Amino acid sequence: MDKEIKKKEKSDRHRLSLKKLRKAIRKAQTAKRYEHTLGVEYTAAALAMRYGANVNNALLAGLLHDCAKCLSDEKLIDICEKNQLPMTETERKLPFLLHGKVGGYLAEKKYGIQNREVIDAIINHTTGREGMSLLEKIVFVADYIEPGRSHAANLEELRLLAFQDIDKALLRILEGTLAHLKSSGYAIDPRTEETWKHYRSLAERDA
Ligand code: DGI
Ligand code: FE
Ligand code: FE
Repeated sequence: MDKEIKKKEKSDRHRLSLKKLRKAIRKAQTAKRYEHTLGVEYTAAALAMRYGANVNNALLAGLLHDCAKCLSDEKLIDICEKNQLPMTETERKLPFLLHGKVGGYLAEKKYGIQNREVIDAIINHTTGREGMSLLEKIVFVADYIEPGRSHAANLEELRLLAFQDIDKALLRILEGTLAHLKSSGYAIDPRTEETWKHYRSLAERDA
C-alpha cells in the first residue's frame, strides 16, 4: 500500500480512538467536569505545539487527566486497595487527592492507554513531582489555565506566562496553590510541597 495512505489510515485510527475516548469520558463525568476536561485537552495541545511536545499525547493526557475525578471517596480508596496502589496518609485523609493516581490506573486498564508518559502526566497532575517531564508540566499548567477556569488567582497573567516560560508558570501555580491551601488550613500533601521546593531551587539556581 502507498506509504502516504498507510500513514493517513494510522492517524485516522488515532482520531477515531480520541473520539471514542471523549464519548466514554463524557459518560464518566458531570457536564461541568467534561467541559473542563475539553478545555484542558485543547489547552494541553496548544502548549504542546508551543513547546514541541507530542500533540497527540497532550490531547490524550488532557482528555483523561480527570477520568477518576467523579468517583466517590469510597470508590477511590476501594480501587487503590483492590489493586495495591499505595496510599499516603494525606491521601487517606483527603481521598480526592487520589484521583490522579487512580486516573492513571484507569487510563491504562479501562481506557487502554499504553504510553507511560501519558499515564504519568495523569498520575501527577494534582501535586506535580520533582523532575516532571514536559508533558507532565503541560497537563499541570493546562489544568490551571484552561479557558473554563474562572476563580484561580492571577489567571490572565498566568495564561500569558504559560506560553512564554512554562517553568515559571509551573512555579507560580505551585506558589499560589500552596498559599491558598495554607491560608485555608487544608492538609498539604508532602508531594505538593516537594514539587514547589524543587522548582523554586531550580529557579534560584538559574537566576
Ligand atoms: O481536578 P481539578 O479540580 O481539575 O484540579 P486538580 O487535580 O489540580 O485539583 C485541584 C485542587 O487540588 C486545588 O484546589 C488544589 C488542590 N491541591 C493540590 N495539592 C494539594 C491540594 N489540596 C490539598 N488539600 N493538599 C494538597 O497538597
Ligand atoms: Fe484533577
Ligand atoms: Fe482538572
